[in-house]
Amino acid sequence: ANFNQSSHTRASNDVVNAQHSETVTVLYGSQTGNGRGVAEQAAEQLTQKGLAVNLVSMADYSVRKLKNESLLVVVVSTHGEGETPDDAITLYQYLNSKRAPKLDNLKFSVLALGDSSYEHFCQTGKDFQQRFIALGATELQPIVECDVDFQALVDKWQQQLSETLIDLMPSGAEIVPLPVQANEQANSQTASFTKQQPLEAEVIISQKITGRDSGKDVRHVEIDLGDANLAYQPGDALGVWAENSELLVDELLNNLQLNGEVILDEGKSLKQILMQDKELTILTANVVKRWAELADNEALNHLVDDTIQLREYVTGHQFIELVQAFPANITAQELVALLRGLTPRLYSIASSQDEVENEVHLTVAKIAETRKGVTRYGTASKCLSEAQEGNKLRVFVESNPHFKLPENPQTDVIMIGPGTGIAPFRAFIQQRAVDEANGKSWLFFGNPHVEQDFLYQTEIQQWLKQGQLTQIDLAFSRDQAEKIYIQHRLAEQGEQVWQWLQSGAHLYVCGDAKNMAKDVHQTLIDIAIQYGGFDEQQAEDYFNQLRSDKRYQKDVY
Ligand code: 2AM
Repeated sequence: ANFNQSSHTRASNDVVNAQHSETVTVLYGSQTGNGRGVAEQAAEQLTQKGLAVNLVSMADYSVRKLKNESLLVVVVSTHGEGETPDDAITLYQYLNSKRAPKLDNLKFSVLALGDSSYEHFCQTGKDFQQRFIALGATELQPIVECDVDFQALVDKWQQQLSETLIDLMPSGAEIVPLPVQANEQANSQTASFTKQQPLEAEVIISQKITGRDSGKDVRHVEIDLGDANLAYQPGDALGVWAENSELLVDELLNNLQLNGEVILDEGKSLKQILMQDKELTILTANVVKRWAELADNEALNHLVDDTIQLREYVTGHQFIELVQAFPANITAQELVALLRGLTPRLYSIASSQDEVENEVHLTVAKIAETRKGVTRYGTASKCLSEAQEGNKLRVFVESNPHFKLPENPQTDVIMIGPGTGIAPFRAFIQQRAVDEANGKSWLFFGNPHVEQDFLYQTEIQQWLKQGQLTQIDLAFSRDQAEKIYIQHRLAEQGEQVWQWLQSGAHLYVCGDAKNMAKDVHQTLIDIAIQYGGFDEQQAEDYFNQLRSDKRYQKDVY
C-alpha cells in the first residue's frame, strides 16, 4: 500500500509510523456481503494507519496457519437460527476439535454481525470468541455484537481497534503523514446500484397466487428494471426499501402524544424519521427491555426477565402494540434513539435474468397478523402485495455466493422449498432450461392445501412435462388428518435421496429456518445414518463436508 502519497496532514495523533512489523490477519466469514464489506473496510483503515494487513476469507484460510498468528481480527456473521456461515464452517469445526492448537500468543478481536430479531443473536461470533479464549488467546478489545443497522458500531470498533493495534506496535523512526481517506468505495465506478444507492424500479404486476380460501396471501410480483444495469444471478436476493405506513406512524405519534412535526437534529421531522429511518414492524428484545425501563410496569418487567416469554412476545407483536399495552412517557429524541434503524427487506429472486431479461420476479407472502381485532402488517410485504402497475420501488441486488447452481450443468440438484421457499428454485429451473443443462432436478414443495396453496402449479406442470424438472414430491400439510411435511416426503424417498447425493447431487434448502430447515436437516442426518451406515457424528461431518464443498446450500430465514 502507498502510505505517503499525499501531503495532507491530519491531527498529529492520527500520524503514525508506517511499516509496522507484525501482520494483522483480518479473517471474515459471512453469508451475505455484509461481513466481507466490514472486513474490507477494517483492513483498508488499518492499512492506512500503516499496519501490515492480510485480509482473507475464512473459506480460503488454511487452518494450520492459525497457530502462527499473533494478531487476528475476526468478522463473522450469524444467520437464520444461529447458524454459522458456510465459509466459516471449516475453521469453526477446527477450533472446536481436538486438533485445535494452543493460542497463548494470539491477541484477537471479534466483530460479530447478526440480527437481534432472531433468537441466537451473533451466536457464531460469540462462539469464536469463547473458543479463542479457551485456547489461551487474549482479546484486544471486547467482542462487539452488531445488529442489522451496524455501521455506527462498526465505525467505533474500527477506531478503537486501530488505536489498540498501533499502541502495540514497536515505535519506528519514520513518521509519515497519512493521505486523507477517501470515503467512496474503491469500486464505486463499477458497482451500479447498492443498498445505499438503490435503483428506482417500477412494478409490472403483483398477482395473488394463493386461492381465495387460502389462509395465506402470497403474491407473484414482477418488477421492471428498465434499462438499468442491474444484474443478478439465480440464488441472489432483491433488497427492497419500503417506508413505514403513514397511518401506522400517525397512530404511534398519537399514542405517545408526540408532535410529528418537530424537527430533530438531522433537519428531518420526527414523522419523517419514523416513516423513513426507523424499524417499527419488527420488534427486538432490546427495544422491549428499554421500553420496560420507561414503562415501569410489573407485568412487563416480569416478561423481560423471562427469556422465553420475551422471545414469544417479540415474535408476536409490533412496537405499536407494546406502546399501547404498556404506556410510558418518552421524548422525541429518546424515541429515535430507542428504535432500531430501518433496513431493507431481502427477497430471494424467483426469476432468471436470462429468461426474463430486464425484469425481476419475487414470491412475496403478505405478513398480516390480527390480534385483538386489529390487523398489523409487515412493512415491505404490504407494499409489494398491494402494489399497482407503475408503482415505484427502491431496490438493489444482494448477491448470494452461497446459493448458487452447480457450475457443471450435468450435476443433479435436489431443491427443498416449501411455501415461499420455492422462489429461488423457480429461478434455478428457468436458468437450467436456458442453459439446456442436462443434470436431473428434483423439487420438494409443500404448503397447507393443494387447492389453495400450490404455488406456480401450472408452471411446475409444464416443467415436468417438458423435462426441465425431473421429479417432484409434494406435501400438503393440512389435506389429511395428520400433518405431512416435506421432510416426511424426504424420509420416504431416503434411499433415492442418498443415491443422488452419492452420485454428486447438490442439495438446496430455502424457507423457514426455525422449524423446517432444522427438521429437514435432521431428516438428512437420519438418511445418512440409515443408508450410509454412519453414526450421528459421522453423518454431521458428512453434511458439514458437503457444506464446505458448496454442495449443501441453504437460504433460510
Ligand atoms: P402447516 O402450516 O400446516 O403446519 C409452508 O409454510 C408449509 O410448511 C406449510 O404447509 C406448513 O404446514 C409447513 N410447515 C410448518 N412447520 C413445518 C416444519 N417444522 N417442517 C416442515 N414444514 C413445516
